[in-house]
Amino acid sequence: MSSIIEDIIARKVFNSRGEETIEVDVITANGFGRASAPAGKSRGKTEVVYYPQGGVDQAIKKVDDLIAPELAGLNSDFQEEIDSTLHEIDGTNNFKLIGGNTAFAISLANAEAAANSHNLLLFQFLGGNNATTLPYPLGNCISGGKHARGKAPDIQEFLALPHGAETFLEAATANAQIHSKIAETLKKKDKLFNGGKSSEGAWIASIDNETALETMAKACEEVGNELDFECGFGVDVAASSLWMEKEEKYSYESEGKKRDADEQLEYLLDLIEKYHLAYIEDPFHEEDFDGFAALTKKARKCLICGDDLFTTNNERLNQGIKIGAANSIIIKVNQIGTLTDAAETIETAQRNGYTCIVSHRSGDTCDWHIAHLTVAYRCPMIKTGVVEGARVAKLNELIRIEHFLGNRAKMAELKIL
Ligand code: 2PG
Ligand code: MG
Repeated sequence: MSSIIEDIIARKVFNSRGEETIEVDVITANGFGRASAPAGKSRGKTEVVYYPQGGVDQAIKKVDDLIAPELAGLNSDFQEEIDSTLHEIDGTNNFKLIGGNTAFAISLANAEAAANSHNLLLFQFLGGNNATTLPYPLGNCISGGKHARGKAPDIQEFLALPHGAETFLEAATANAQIHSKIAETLKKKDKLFNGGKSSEGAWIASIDNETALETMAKACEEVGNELDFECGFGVDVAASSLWMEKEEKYSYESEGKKRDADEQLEYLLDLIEKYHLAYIEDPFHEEDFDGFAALTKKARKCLICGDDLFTTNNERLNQGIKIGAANSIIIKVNQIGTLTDAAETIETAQRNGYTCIVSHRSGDTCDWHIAHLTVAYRCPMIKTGVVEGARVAKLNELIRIEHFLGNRAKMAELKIL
């Protein structure tokens, strides 16, 4: 069986927002892999650069002229070698020359091509025979902040977490029901609500943060009662989007309030207590490691997660670990560029007891690779929305994996419980 790379082909496709993105095919003697890159809207400042100057067209040119000739002839089984070659060709520390999304698409397509060359599914190839644990889906039900328009909540995401489910299918079912129940409440709370959704498929309504939280709590409780298991929820504050550098305050426009770092801490602790939040992502802006540490210390039974804070970057994670900033981390491979880089960050996180949550981006494609990464790397949660094609592609792939594993499949253990 040969996993030697014969060709690499790049093309322009579109993401769920209709933005141009890159798709790459890696063809080996005995296999094939294809991956396309997602794009964030509320990006962390320390993410890699997505594309070279000139955008996707230039990225494709780089693949044709620089990358494909270098990678042809290498063995796709050796992911680290492929990824370090990408770093070498690029030569910068943030993929400025070839583009982080270019690296992402090649890296993922290569992993799949290698798996396919061995007649294995990606999660089996990367995770081995014991990769049998399914994650809990964190499902975005209401959008705010940069992901919404008009008078929406300031908090960016209100996320269902059906942590009592016994199978992935049950968990995904709960999220779909919570999502649909929420629309009924929003119709009552916002006269102008017309079923509008964000690019992640979450509802957009003219409500404030507190109304969104109450709506979530009610829907999760009702669905939990109907399905007979516990459904919790959490939020992605995406606090960098609220942070006003000059005033050193977080601006909550929907409430007409501003909060300094201490007030932000008190506010979030109150929310955790009042709503039993199981999860808070990016509670402080991306340079406030101390703020994260203070909340992590005080919060009970709640995952405090760094997304923009860490940007899947091993160095930044190590910086956080030193002072106890957060107890969980969002893993977005395209924040850092390659699978090898992301796997290194996951390993550091796991060694230090941080919960890893593999995540989609707000602009995404029907690429389902993150479903496999979650299982392969034993990450107990996946954040990927509830409805909308790009989200459902990942959920359905996890349902297939669970089905494929049959009675070997089990759900992950969550630390917050
Ligand atoms: C986030 C993500 C995904 P974006 O902040 O967690 O929900 O948003 O992809 O826009 O960075
Ligand atoms: Mg986030």
